Amino acid sequence: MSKYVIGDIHGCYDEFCEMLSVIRFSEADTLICLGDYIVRGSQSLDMLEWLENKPDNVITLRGNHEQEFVTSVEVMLRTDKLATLNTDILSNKNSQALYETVIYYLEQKSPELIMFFDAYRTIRDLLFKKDKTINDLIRWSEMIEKMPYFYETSVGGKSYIAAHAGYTDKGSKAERENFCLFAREESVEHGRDNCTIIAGHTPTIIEGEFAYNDGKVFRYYDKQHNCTFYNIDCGCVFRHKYDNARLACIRLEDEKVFYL
Ligand SMILES: [Mn+2]
Repeated sequence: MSKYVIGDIHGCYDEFCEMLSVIRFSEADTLICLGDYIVRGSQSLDMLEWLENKPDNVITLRGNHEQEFVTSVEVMLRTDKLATLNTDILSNKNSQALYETVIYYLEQKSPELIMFFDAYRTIRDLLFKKDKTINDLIRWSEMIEKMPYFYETSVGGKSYIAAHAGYTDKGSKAERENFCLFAREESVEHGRDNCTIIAGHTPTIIEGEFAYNDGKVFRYYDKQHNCTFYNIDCGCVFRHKYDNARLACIRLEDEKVFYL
């Protein structure tokens, strides 16, 4: 009956499954996932399909890459309307054509925005290599829209907040949500009094970055607020490039970290 937190899987579906067996994840346990399930790695589709069928004892938060996926799908649907293409959303060929149309319009009319549309070509892969359709993209978008930005829990009388990049009580709702998805070094200065924040987003593998810890989990204690910040993104998807990259998972009961 343990609670585990894992982050930044980035299409490393095989490693994710291996971690579940390393921690012997069972029906009695709870797994909190910090988002960025997709993008960069080669198994984004496996992750999307797993998310659709996930068991009830898995809590899935959203990451910036899920948010960007939703935005890209919105751009496609808006383009379909504006250009009156009447795309058959169940057709793979029509879905590919719509994708090409979006790229064409962006290149012609707003080349400066092209980097904000499917920046890592995750959607391109799903449509052109995996034969998926707009209908699939819409379904995954709707699934993502239901993912919360953060999750509060308590273990043995200790309070925890899990979020993709960080957590803050300050600012408007939109600002707080943005913080959850995108915070970098500012994440260590925010949080909540007498609480432990578990986040990911910035890999701990790159020297010079605030969360650098040579591929181990990064921990920072703010004495004034009695708030501990953990960054558990140990850069699994970069393991072909960085020797110190790995997948991490933390068990909240004893804050033991499992590595793969
Ligand atoms: Mn991220």
